[in-house]
Amino acid sequence: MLTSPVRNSTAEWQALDRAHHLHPFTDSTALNREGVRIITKAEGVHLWDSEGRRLIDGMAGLWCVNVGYGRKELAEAAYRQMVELPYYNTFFKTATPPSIELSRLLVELTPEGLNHVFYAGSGSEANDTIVRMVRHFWNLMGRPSKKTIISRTLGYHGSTMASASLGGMPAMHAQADLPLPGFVHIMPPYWYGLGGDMEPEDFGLLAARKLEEKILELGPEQVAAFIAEPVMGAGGVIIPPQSYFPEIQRICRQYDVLLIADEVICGFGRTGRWFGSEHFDIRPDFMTLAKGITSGYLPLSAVMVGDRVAEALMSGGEFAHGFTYSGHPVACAVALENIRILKEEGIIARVAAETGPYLQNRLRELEDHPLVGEVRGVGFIAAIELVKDKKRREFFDPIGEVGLICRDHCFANGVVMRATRDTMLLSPPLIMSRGEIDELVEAAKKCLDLTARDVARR
Ligand code: PXG
Repeated sequence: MLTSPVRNSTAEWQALDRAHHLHPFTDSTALNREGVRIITKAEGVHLWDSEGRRLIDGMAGLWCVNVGYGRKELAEAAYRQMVELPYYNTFFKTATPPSIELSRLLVELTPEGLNHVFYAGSGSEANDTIVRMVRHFWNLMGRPSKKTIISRTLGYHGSTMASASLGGMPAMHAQADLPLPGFVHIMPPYWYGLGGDMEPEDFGLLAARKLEEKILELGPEQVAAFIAEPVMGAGGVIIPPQSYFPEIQRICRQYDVLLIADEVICGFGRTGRWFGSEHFDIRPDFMTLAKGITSGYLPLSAVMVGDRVAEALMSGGEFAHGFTYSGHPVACAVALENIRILKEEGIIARVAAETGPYLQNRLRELEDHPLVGEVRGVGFIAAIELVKDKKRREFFDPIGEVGLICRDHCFANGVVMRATRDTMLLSPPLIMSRGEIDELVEAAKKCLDLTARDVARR
């Protein structure tokens, strides 16, 4: 058995990976042709692979390593908690100090009216939990026909059966006969891709009113909730026009439809505020939290539950739902330390006031590039749209190939960017300095040039 990182070489690891490891969202044939890239260590905003190559991580892992890599305080918090109490559950009238303290802290940090927390292990589980709560809530209210949840095409809410149904990813639906009954989708507020000749603010209103149309089509007594990421992440960093969420909020209130803000990516500083809901002034009935809650150092997610729903749930008998790892004490201890770091080091305030605007300004320079149709972003989340014809806003056909070419150039040139369709996405660790932002943008520029060269040759 080859298990020691010291003994294994890249080629041995690749052979073992090829033989035994199934990867998420991966075409195994394509992966195994090339061999997997093995990441062996990280520090700050940089990663190293098993060949000793250094990469700057423009994606904070997978939108999650908000405080950056190598924070010993987080390792020490986990160690201390593991020695003290590595595990206990929260099912049988029991709790642990970290799970209780984190609950208080999350209530303090999140917008008013979200005063209760339910824990899970991942964003998908948290969204599944919300689906369960929403259905139970309307049953308790004596309105059992209110069951349908509306979400958006291109939304991403996870990979379990319910969370993938919430999501609006056609390829995911096609492979699993989804969505399940009771999940329907409306268009996203994707002005660059769908707005045509409209002004962004007019398009924002049009996209929001698709919710009202869908509610009226189904009947308000059928509609339980609407879920949205404040900024859509995996779907291509789609930032709604400012007109969008106020209208969504009005529609949800008017038809008594619960509003769910999926903050899995936006939460814990990504937009330069603690939560994307603050950025867009959303007052949700639920918030989904994961990723940045522990900066990805351990798996943990949380559902913030608004007072109206929490009161009904708490007086509604047993809520028959939960996970072995709900409120895991080690994950909660790491979350507490992670939030302490975010607060005490002023990391989110710096993204808002200094490094966020700097990153966004530097990225806007790329709009002069012949391949770049639009650069958009807020705080430390951004997208670079690669297009065939920037004047006519014309996408490549087939869509998606150029994005993958660019992503490969990025890896080969020491920078991690993610591709959705032909849109390059960035979501760096929130601690990235100006100098490191320069390194990231220069590398991105070089990779765009290499991609343009390949596109011209095709
Ligand atoms: N909601 C949102 C908004 C997410 O971005 C989830 C829920 C699900 O979380 P878990 O922890 O179950 O993965 C996510 C996850 C990508 C990518 O390729 C994005 C996510 C996960 C994996 C890949 O951009 N987001």
